[in-house]
Amino acid sequence: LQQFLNASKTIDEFPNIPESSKSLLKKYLTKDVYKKLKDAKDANGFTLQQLISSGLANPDSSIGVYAGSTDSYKVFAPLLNQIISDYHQYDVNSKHTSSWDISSYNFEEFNSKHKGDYVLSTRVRIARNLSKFPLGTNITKEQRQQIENLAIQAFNSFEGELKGTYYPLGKLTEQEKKQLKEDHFLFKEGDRFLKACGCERDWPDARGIFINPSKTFLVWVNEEDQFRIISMQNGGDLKQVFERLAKAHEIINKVAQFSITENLGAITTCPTNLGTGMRASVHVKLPLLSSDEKIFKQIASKHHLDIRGIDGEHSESKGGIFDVSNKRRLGYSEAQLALDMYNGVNELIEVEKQLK
Ligand code: ADP
Ligand code: CIR
Repeated sequence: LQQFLNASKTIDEFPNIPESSKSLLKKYLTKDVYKKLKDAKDANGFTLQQLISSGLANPDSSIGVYAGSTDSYKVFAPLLNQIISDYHQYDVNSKHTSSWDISSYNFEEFNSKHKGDYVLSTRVRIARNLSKFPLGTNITKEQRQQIENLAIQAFNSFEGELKGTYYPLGKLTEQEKKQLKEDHFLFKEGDRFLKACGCERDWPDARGIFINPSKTFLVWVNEEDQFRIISMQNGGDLKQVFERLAKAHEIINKVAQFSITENLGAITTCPTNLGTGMRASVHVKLPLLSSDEKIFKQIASKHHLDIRGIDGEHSESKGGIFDVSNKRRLGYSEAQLALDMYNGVNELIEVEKQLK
């Protein structure tokens, strides 16, 4: 009920975000921007209050906003464009580009290239949402179920190694969910950032996970984004992982039309994922390099890498193992961003070898 009340409310006063907050919301929600947007609503009635609810409830947010629809990005542009251009270092008037062609890059398996066991696993995921529906923050229960049905239709059309089983979240036992999370296959539940923006309403209804038997191909349905399409496997064969994802993306796109805009590419709930919606990551062992934070950060910044702990976002590293991925998502193609990660990880491993 509280969420419903929040949802229908506009903000009567300029919101008070603590000075200590480092969020991009805090940085760009000036009084001027607030005045412009305080009564604005997107095509489905999504308000400024809803847009910024997560950042208000969580002053430790790094971003602090989640969109309500493709249209939100137009209606709330005076705030969102600044956040987007800051995070992605992207001019929002330029045209986003998409390509899955990696044939000129000659990605070599990381561990054969470096003759050692550095990369434990490789994963590439993309976030996609459907053009005909509001995003998860403002979707109705019925619309969410329609999306789940479309997803199941797409899953039924898979062949070969992509074939698998769809598990509605509500039908998995606590033990099954725990195991899937520990094995890095399933999303976390109860994320306070997503809760605050309305993404977890009606949980677990119409959420679920599709998995192939070898667990190299997965799809998350109706979590933060309507589709998270994921290809992953042990070891460091980025080429194989990327190509599997490219194939799945093509098939799902035929059944369910993704929301793609000229300037922002794939539309996603969180502005950090706009563009390709892609995060290509490895779990890589770098115990020596990681004790030299300065060099580690220098290389990461040179190759536009994001460094996370091994249980995903907001988690810690364990045993010198890190989740290293492309940080940029917008303005470059899927193929180019996989190359960012490939080049960056190769340099990190080179330096790790020198420190031995
Ligand atoms: P995202 O879906 O945005 O990538 P997270 O950072 O929360 O979100 O990661 C989701 C899950 O995927 C986590 O369990 C994380 O440990 C796992 N994961 C990410 N990259 C890899 C990888 N290269 N190998 C194995 N698991 C991974
Ligand atoms: C924050 O602002 O810190 C959270 N809303 C998470 C931001 C990163 N984006 C994401 O997980 N999709």
